[in-house]
Amino acid sequence: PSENHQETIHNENYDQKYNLQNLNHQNLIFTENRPAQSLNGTWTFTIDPYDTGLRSDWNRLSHCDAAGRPVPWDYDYDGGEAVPVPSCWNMLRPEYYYYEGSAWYAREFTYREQAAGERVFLRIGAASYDAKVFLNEAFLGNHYGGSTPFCVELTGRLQERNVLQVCVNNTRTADRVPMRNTDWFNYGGIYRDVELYRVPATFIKNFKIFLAPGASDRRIRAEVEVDGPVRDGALRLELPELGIEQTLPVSAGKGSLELEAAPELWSPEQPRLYAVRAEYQGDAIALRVGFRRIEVRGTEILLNGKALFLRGVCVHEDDTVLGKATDEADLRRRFADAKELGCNFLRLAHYPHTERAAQLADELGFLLWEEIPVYWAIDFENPATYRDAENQLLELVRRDQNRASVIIWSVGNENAATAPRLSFMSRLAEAARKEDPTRLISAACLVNEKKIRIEDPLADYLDVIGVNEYYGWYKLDFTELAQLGRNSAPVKPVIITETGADGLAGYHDDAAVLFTEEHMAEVYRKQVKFVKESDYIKGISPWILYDFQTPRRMNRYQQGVNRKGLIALDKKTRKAAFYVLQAFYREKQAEGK
Ligand code: GCB
Repeated sequence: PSENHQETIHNENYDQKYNLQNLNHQNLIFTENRPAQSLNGTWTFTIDPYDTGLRSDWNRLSHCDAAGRPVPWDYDYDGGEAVPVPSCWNMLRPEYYYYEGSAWYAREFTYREQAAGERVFLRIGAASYDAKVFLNEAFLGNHYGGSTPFCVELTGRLQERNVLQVCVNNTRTADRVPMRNTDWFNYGGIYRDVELYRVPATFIKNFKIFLAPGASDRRIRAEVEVDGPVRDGALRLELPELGIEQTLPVSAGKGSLELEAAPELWSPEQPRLYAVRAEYQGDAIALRVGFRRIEVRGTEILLNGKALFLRGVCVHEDDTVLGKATDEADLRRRFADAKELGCNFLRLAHYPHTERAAQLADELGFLLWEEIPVYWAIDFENPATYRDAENQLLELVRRDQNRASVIIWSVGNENAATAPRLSFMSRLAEAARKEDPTRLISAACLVNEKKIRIEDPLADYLDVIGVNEYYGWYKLDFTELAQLGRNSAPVKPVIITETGADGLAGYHDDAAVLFTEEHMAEVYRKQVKFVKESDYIKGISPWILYDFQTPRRMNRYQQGVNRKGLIALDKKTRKAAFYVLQAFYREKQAEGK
């Protein structure tokens, strides 16, 4: 083949060469605690603002044109800038800070078959937003969604030396999830782990284990899905600390089992985890799982049958050095700061955070709200946008389905109450419930401003109503907050999923002056009072633990930063409001909540 110059400069439909959006939750394999070969490290990186790579096939690496000239003409996969993966390109150089568009990542790796018949999967933890994967020149598929993992099978395509390329595009478009307008930074790149997994010809593709829903806390249910030629057989299941060794029958690729057991139940106070081992056809997985029951009765949220008050705070993935990438130290600091605040609950806003967050929450004893970026004015009438949103939701659910810490799946945030939005988001709620009947479904809703009332038609589809309200900030008049309380009579539990105010750390003046720490602290005092007076409010997660970078906040106090953090952008300096919330959470804790 030779590069057709005419075609590459005149054809604007280059995207149609690719069979797009074929890497979805169905491609995910169960990776927890499987040995993996890391493909993190140094990759080459080439920004491609005009999408020349897709037009003129930068994946065709080893050809010559008719005149014997090597193609591609305008790219060397091994000649790009050396960058670390995972990382956000925005943080690598000042010139890349605001870059939005395509960039090509490439690296070589060697492969040697270890076991006859093994299958090999590439897993990318997250790449924002559209990632096209090429191995040894072949296009293997693409993935939409900037915060969930995806897998692509490489079996049969590997050589001893391989060239892997990923073209990542983070352009904000009206049909994506999120769309063009958000209040956080649009980081780009491969910013979570890249790994190779080797599994036997038949392997455990999906596995979940949980306390069986129902009246007693004495039944554990395991469900498995296998992939490969041996679709009928027996899976061996072991929970040594509970003395369980059982066989789970698999037929036509699927199986389930319920068994009597009396695990100590997981809770934030006692985050007890049990070792679980499963083996099928020589494929073995090992994980650590907590067992707990989460349910709603009237306006109560019950954890293991006990009424719960969620002492929470929202967090973003954002860091002045790492961007949206996180490391262990950043994550552990987040949980330590939340613990100091007195939290038992974190809202991981507004998109799936790293899977390590939920693993740590399991160990450290935090309850989690996890969310997909169905944020503000998504293209609710577009079926492709729905497919994308649902896929991100199911990828998140499948990824974190064994985490006791995760109690709520949120299908979105602050979406105007229109008919297309109701149909879109109620479908999402149903999809989440079908995939996972063991957790609660929610969304962060707006208040009905005309009626000054907690009222949203989506609430019919939710177990818990999330409410974002900014009385004292976007609405300066606090009397409306009291009205809101009087006018509302929700029949389901409510969590104040957001409230807060900007406060510039170190800026002090009278509490009437906006952007001061004093004003922010006063808003918190009044919000706390409101929560105490409203018996249907079963939790609160103010906005937000840390200040964060966002290009839509540009006034003299903000300068590119949302200043609603209880802790400043340095992740150290506590603002006055931190201590107001801490005092409230201490009271709640003293009441045993
Ligand atoms: C909201 C959004 C959140 C914003 C916040 C704010 O309601 O859900 O993403 O950052 O308000 O600061 O305005």
